[in-house]
Amino acid sequence: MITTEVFDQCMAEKGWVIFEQAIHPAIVEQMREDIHKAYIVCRDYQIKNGIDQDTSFTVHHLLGQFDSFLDCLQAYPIYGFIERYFAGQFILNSFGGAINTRDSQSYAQRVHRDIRSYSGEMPLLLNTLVMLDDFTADNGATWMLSGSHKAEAKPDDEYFKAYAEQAIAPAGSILMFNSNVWHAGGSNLTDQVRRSVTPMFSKPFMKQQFDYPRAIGYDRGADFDAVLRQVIGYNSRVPATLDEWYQPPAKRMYHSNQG
Ligand SMILES: O=C(O)CCC(=O)C(=O)O
Repeated sequence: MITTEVFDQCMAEKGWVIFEQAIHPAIVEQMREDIHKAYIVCRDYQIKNGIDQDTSFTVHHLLGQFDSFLDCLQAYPIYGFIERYFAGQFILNSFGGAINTRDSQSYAQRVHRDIRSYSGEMPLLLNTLVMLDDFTADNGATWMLSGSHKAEAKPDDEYFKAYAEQAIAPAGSILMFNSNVWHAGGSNLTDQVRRSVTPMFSKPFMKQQFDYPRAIGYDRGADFDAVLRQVIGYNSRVPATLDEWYQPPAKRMYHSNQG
């Protein structure tokens, strides 16, 4: 694991950092298997709702679909760094993934940033990407434009191509980046798949992309340890009835320490 000094410097200057081989190989192996099962599930919805072109080879909201994704979050070894980035509490904002092949083309391969409102120095959103296969120059390792979190403007494709660097690392590594960084998935020029899952995190007051506590079940909150309960979002839910709203502090849906 890297030191906090290196972490602070990388995040301030480049806006991204890699934690090499951070996830246990057994969990990586199981996620490699489960991402294909999840693609079958997600693909049905993508086709049914007519959004299959731009979403091919991508999966969304893996938490609650197969246990390996929950195991990954449970064992996520970089929560200390994530807390440092946010300077306080944070929650899961989304948990998707991608299966890049020689033929795949998806929205993630265009130059983009994942936060629609540029947040400058305010740490609102944080991307992480777990490499399920080795990320290499040839199989489409993610392209990162270092320092691009410092300005709002989108670089043109030529500038991005000239200056972006690839995030190359072995399977099990985690790429973390400030969501203001412009980046793009690479083209896979090999015949092997390049798989990844992408847990993203936010300040707790930002709306999750998916209501994970409700999807998993409000009654299951007690099954998780305090850290996972916090990360999934059980401490920052939105009440929908007066009975849910009028509760003593310990039972409130949105706890007072969530910012
Ligand atoms: O798959 C990749 O390399 C890029 C992923 C990505 O763009 C994202 O998570 O926003």
